[in-house]
Amino acid sequence: MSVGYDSYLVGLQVPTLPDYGDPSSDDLSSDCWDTDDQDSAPVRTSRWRAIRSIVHFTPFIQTYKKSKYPWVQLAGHQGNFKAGRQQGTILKKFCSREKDAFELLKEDPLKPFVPQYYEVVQEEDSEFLQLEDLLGQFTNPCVMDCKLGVRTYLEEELMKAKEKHKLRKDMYEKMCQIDPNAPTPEEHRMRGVTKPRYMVWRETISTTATMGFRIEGIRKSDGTSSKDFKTVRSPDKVKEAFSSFVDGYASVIQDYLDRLYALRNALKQSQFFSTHEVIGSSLLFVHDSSRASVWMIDFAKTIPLPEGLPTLSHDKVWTPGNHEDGYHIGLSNLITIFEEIKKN
Ligand code: I3P
Repeated sequence: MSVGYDSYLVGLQVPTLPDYGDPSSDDLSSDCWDTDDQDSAPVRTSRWRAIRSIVHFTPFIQTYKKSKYPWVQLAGHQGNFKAGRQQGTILKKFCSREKDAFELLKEDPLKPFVPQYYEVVQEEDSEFLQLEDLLGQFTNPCVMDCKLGVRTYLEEELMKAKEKHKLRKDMYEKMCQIDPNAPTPEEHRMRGVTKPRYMVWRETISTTATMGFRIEGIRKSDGTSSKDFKTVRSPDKVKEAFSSFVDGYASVIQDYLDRLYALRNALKQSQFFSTHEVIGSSLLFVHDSSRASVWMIDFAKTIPLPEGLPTLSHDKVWTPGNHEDGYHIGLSNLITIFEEIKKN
């Protein structure tokens, strides 16, 4: 595990004068409005549930070329997405950092690997980014969201959280649902954990800290979806999940590999990538029976490097202050897993 964790684990415990925060109410969240966090509902036993899919994964019905399909959201905050004003577009809750990233990406070698960004639109009292709907050109697509990086928390967030401790009851509950023994006796007594403590714990129970990415969710062509990958921690389990994702679509494995190799090259050319800390960003894998593609999505926690730090390698070990995010570590592990699946 990254040495950065050792430094930060000290000080993530329950504060001496506890203050309680609400889900996504703190300014450290990449979310910018109140959420209806459905993940805090009790953990279900079944892995693939159609009914759960409808409730949790379909924020709206999308229309494309006169056909209607349930749009899929596998990660991120519930309530962040709406159907776009034009066909083939979606609206994502406005976040200025994400807008800045999309503006810069318009002129970058990564442009073909991100959804097209059109404009900011106002709907009722809120602003949204109008973006290309990546699912629009697929028929009944299989979708997988993998969050890249060895950590999901910006260094600046950790610093702020150390100054302003808040206990999160919702995160304590999410922790207990997965492992009732995970909270310390003190956290049990307060029925709360700090957000950094929860985020670091989430990173270490999944493959984030060790492999530089984790599976956030998978939607299969039979319409079932799952986000139950929080404790998938071993390379074998990841491989199992990936194999199941491409099951019945043998030809897409090479398509995914070609696209990932092309992305790796584009990242090497990208001025944007070398000068930004990329945290909480995902790769979205989408395929149907005729094609497959991968895009970089979610840039709400992608920020320019501080002055005095010209570039990142994205593959060096994270130590506090070096801002390394391990993006390339995750990408290279993803590629290796697809290469292994292809051999089998
Ligand atoms: C959430 C996940 C998100 C994080 C969110 C967590 O945990 O770590 O990345 O949002 O924080 O609740 P889980 O996947 O276990 O549900 P940010 O990346 O925006 O910080 P939040 O509840 O403060 O929004």
